[in-house]
Amino acid sequence: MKLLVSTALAAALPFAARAEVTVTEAWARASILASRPGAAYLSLKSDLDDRLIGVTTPVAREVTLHATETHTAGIGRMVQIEALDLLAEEAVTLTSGSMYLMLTGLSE
Ligand SMILES: [Cu+2]
Repeated sequence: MKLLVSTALAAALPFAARAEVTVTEAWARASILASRPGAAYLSLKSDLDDRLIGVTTPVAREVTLHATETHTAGIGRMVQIEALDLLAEEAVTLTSGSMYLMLTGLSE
């Protein structure tokens, strides 16, 4: 499944796969400059087991899924996630401090 995040990050379509995925609570942190990456957060729920393998949006050249790992020293580090498993009817929420969509090459 590939996810298309709209300009407002409010709707996601089309899903080529058979699964129906609902996106809620989508929001993006304002970026200071368009040259800096932005971060977007949302909640995903699929009606069938599925796997998120990519995200696109008209407002950024590239979207990657990142997770924040916090080490014992309290230092956060981000790691890229290639795919995110979605279990049927189980919401996965990308929230500040856990996972987020990193938007690179912002056009707006
Ligand atoms: Cu990141």
